[in-house]
Amino acid sequence: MIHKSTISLIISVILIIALSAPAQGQALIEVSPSHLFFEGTEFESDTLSDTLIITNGGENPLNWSASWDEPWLHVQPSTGSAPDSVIIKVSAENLAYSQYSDQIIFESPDASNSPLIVDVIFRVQPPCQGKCGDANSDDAVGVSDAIWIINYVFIGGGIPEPVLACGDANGDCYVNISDAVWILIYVFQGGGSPGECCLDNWEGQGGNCCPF
Ligand SMILES: [Ca+2]
Ligand SMILES: [Ca+2]
Repeated sequence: MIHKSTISLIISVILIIALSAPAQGQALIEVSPSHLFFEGTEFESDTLSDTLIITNGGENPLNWSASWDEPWLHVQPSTGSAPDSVIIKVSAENLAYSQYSDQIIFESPDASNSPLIVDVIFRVQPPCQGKCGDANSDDAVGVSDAIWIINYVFIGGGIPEPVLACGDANGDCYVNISDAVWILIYVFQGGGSPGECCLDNWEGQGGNCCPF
């Protein structure tokens, strides 16, 4: 014979399962990917774009709308019925060097999981030339780049190519012997790669160098 308390426990469990499961036919909004990352150049008028896919994980029809705050972000279309493909565009035309973020909020009166948020990160870099650490501009970083920097620092050799900043292998905003040492340790001892040359100390010296 089943004890009374066992019966009420079973009923409780059934009730919890029934209440936590989506109601039959309900719509569920699903957006993929869940976040977006863009990298652009400051004040550049070209737009960058990516695609979000909106699907319905439930059964009833799903109408949705999207909202966002920042003027550098654009969502097209901003309303629809799932399944949908949505184009996300960003423009750095009015943006200076920095990292920007916004959220696209997808809402649906039909979906029990509304709203759904997609984070957007927009990293805006200054214009750049060459490759960090590639001081002789041959598209590779090796001993010859360390020698180039040593010649520049000690015997008046040419500046790193195509811009002085490309010699700043350790990213401290100066070009000196420590950058040559950085490259040699990278080449011979598996040290850190040149990474990102200093990005904002080269005005009047040809401008910034692109990351390694
Ligand atoms: Ca090189
Ligand atoms: Ca340096």
